[in-house]
Amino acid sequence: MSPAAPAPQFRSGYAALVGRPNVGKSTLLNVLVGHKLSIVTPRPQTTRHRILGVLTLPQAQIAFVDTPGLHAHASRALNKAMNRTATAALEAADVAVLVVEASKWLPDDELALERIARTAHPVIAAVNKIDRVRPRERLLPYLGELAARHAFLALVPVCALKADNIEALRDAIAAHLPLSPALFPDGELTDRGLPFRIAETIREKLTLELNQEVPYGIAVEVERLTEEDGQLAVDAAIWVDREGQKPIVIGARGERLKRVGRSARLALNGILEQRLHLNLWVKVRENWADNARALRELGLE
Ligand SMILES: Nc1nc2c(ncn2[C@@H]2O[C@H](COP(=O)(O)OP(=O)(O)OP(=O)(O)O)[C@@H](O)[C@H]2O)c(=O)[nH]1
Ligand SMILES: [Mg+2]
Repeated sequence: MSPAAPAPQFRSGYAALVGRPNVGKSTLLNVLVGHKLSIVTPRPQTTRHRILGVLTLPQAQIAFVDTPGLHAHASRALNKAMNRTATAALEAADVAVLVVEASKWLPDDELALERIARTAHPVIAAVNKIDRVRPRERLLPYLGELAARHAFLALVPVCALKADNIEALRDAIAAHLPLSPALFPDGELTDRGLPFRIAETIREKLTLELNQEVPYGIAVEVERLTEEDGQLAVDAAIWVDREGQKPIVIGARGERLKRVGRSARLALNGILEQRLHLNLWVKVRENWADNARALRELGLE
């Protein structure tokens, strides 16, 4: 066999990270792939799209898929679309990874497990946020209860925040992928382009800045992206769903919007190799989260 021939035991496939909101799926995707591909905030329902992150190893290539948190009581069209996106990504996967929070089991965890159990996929449980459980032995009863809920192939305790035990999770997933040549060319990291990553970064910084003030009514759309003299110029619209939210997002004398722009630009400087000029506009689009056309325009449907 020539040295360039692929290893006969090479494995490749999709691993969907599925679970209720806020358990740390996006943090896990980022640490597993080694790049910040998916935005992270302390607020539940942060992720709204399917986000691919490819990790290529000597013996395997794992196409991780981050998904929106599955949740009941999805009354708005946006929430229904998020649940559909997560379910579709799960169904298309080769391996399902149920992400849960150490020592917590809520009705939405049950919902996520039910969705997973409907597929015939191999299932691994990633028990995240173990840093919060001290002493560590206190985790054992929880792991026992979890093992009784489903025939998981493995239960892997991790701390995504400190990258603790991530290799064990990665290896457990890789071992259950189908034998297959790599699905993506070497070096390919994600299928999301620059406008998406810029819009998401702005949404992350805005969500962090707003705390609870504008509940779930924000979307960001990159309207124009041009390049001039090696500098990228971006016009991005921040959609709010009520007139009254506009001054909250802008802040006194525009201070809040300026801070969001500055921190988004700093974060993006780490991703891009170019300087970036960011123009942010706040636009009112009444009840966009219940408007099918708006959701399509935002790539949410
Ligand atoms: N203490 C601790 N916090 C964590 C850990 N992993 C993630 N977090 C925090 O948990 C919060 C939610 O993390 P995300 O990665 O956004 O969670 P998610 O499951 O993607 O959430 P949705 O996108 O809303 O479904 C953030 O504040 C993270 O910093 C961990 O291992 N330990
Ligand atoms: Mg997320």
